[in-house]
Amino acid sequence: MDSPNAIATPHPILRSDYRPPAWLVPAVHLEVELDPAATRVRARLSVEPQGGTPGAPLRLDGAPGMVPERIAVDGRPLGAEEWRIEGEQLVIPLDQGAHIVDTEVVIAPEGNTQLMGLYASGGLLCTQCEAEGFRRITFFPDRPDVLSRYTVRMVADRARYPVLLANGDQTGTGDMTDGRHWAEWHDPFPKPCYLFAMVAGDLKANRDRFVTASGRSVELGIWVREADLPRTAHAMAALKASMAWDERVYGREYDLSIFNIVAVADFNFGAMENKGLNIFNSRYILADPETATDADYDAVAGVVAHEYFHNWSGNRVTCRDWFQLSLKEGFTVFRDQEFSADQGSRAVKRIEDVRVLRAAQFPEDAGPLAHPIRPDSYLEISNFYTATIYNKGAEVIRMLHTMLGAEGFRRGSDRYFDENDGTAATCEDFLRAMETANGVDLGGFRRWYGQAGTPRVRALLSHDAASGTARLSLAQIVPPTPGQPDKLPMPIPLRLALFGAESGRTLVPERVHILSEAEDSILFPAIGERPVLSINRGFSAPVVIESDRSAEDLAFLSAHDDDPFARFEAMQQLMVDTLVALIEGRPADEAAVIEAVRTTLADEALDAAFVGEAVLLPTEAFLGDQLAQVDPVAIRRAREGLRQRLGRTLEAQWRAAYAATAANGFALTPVAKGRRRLRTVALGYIAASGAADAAALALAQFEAADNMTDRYGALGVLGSMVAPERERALEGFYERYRADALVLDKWFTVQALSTREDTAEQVARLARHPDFTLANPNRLRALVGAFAANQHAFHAADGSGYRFVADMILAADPINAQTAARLVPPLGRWRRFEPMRAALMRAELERIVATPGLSRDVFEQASKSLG
Ligand code: 0A1
Ligand code: ZN
Repeated sequence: MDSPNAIATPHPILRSDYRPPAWLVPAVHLEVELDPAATRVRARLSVEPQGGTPGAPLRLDGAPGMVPERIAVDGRPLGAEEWRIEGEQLVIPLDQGAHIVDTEVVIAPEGNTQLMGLYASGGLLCTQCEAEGFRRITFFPDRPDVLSRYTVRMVADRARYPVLLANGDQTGTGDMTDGRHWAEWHDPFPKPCYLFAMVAGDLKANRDRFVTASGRSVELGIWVREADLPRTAHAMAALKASMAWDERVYGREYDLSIFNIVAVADFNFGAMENKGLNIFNSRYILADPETATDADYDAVAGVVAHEYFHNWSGNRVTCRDWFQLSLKEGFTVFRDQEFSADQGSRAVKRIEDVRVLRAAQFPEDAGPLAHPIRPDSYLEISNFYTATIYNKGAEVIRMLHTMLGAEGFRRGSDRYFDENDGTAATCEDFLRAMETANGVDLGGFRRWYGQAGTPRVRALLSHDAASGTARLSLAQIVPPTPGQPDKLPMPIPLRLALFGAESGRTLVPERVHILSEAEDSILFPAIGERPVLSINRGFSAPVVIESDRSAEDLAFLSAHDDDPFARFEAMQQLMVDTLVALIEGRPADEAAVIEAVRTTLADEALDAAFVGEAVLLPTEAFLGDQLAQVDPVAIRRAREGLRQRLGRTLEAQWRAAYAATAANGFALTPVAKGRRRLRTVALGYIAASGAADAAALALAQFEAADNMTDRYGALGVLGSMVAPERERALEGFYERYRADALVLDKWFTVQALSTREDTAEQVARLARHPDFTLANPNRLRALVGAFAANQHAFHAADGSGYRFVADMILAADPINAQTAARLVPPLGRWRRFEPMRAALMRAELERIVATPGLSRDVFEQASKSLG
């Protein structure tokens, strides 16, 4: 088995060790003779020394087992004594001065199951170079601060690979006499090698055109298998909308005359922003009503925008080293979030983004893998494409936006782009541009980059009726995280407002208060009635708010706050407080929850999408995060109990909402999407009520659906039921979509997420299903990733869930280490569980770490999880 990820001696890479490169590579010429079994890569590097370490040899990164078949310097072939391999590097002593270095290697894309470097996917050959994949294609200084102009000549069999794409502009094509053809591409923009890409295959394009603000015409192409062409319209519309948005909001135009996107079925992450040639996991390109849910449509638009926005935040200005990853990722996620908010409902988008942050990032920040958005060390950089770098990174940028205002932020981003264009920058460069453009000092704010952990803010409001004043006492604590026992307070921008409990009036309109110290208080004069606190409105800071607001006040806010996000938050907090009390066997105000849900359902001023979000109970996992020790069984029982009572008590309202949201013909408007959302939420509550007709109702929705949202929504409800309708729907779904990998992923996921008691056995059975494969990252995540997110099933008291996931990690590791490593963190949460479960989880982590030949990726995640 090829296991290029197997560790020799893992040694951490430290941020403090950064040194500028001794050699630069201003130009690269590649000649690639593509062949799945043996691809020949000839690289010609123009190298020149950079002051600092005179006399240092040229060091080119390679991959395990990669040997140069030929090396020449300035046209002269080198003898074996004139170069050496050190670890995975090719070391060539060179005189000072510029040189031309030629190397030649042969690689085998069809055996590349890691999906890094050049690999085969469904008959295509494609590349993935971020973070360190280029070294698997050719010997090269594989670091983001080496920027080069690339010219690549691709040669391939014309029948098998009629389309040959790379970065930049196509500068020539031609036929050879042996059935092969060639294409040459040149990218005029200097870039790090992680942005290099090429694709060869039998692809067809959805072509379009975009005219930039300054009048340049850009040819757009979305390349897919011919049969998938009809599913590319949404991605194309999103691409054009993104291009226009970046011009309008950031003043950033596209800079090449071609922008291509290719969809591939086997891809480790979501997509990749290679200059002028984005490569996508097909799940973030393909969408039509038959196969994609509304959430899928939104994800397609969001990821298309994200990758497009990287053209400036990532490509024109790139990262100096991988510790600066959040410089491009946090900023770009913030940009894509704002783009999506502008396209649809801002409030619902914010709710979704905060849900993701709380589900993925807060637990990371509270566990053994916690790291700051600018980490200090890593073993394997692929493990740092995390919710912290991406989502918390975006929240940090959002706080800057809140503090500087939209105009100030824009002044800062203009300055950042102007000052750093064409260079490899740091987070510090970004902050400095924001400071100088606005004449402010962001001194203390820098702690957000260096300190891990989710701050907890205690917010207590008191009212003195006699003097007519209110006082808000604020205190922050940044919890200790691995390697960071002591923390300093961080500036936390809190949007807040006060409402009158009796009158419902706004007593203090929204303002931003920056909590910079450990403790602080605000005095509000002229407060004649009891005030209710609305705080962290719009989720202005990625913190946990601890307040003593009563169920009554939360219910009041959920009905009256003028910030829709704050209404949602108040409802969630009310639900959390109630459920935590139920779980802990304390008196709980269930009636307040039921009445708040009833009020929200009845509020005709609210749009259906918002209602659908607001009435959902917090997830079992989120409830677990609120408890000192997670008890999956008690959480399941309490939550399902409340769901049932909500279902029963409000059955008439759920049925009315269900009837009122019936569609007549598919539309992708925000209103239609909101109605579909609420419809399935209502169906879920009808089922939770135990109504005798629930399964039949769900099956009817499943069968009558003219779109995947309704069909999959019904299947999700049925998936947790014990009823013959469930089996009918699952079988029907399988038969209808068995040939469509992306939809079949949903079939696996829906079963892995089921709340049924037999979910673990079903999932183990599905892992033996002929359509299951460890080789496709989407499929692996669809089954195993989803199962590990199913708290009750994964945490079965006998440890069977842990064993299953660990077995899957070990089986997947030699095939695809990156994807295997991403399945480790759920096991790393062992400290949050009672001793029996914790011991079982630890035992699986220990078994993983003790396995010979483990990849660096899995080793890092598992060993740190034990620590
Ligand atoms: N820069 C990409 C994410 C990405 C990272 C690594 C990959 O390697 C398998 C692929 C994609 C983004 O932010 O979209
Ligand atoms: Zn990105």
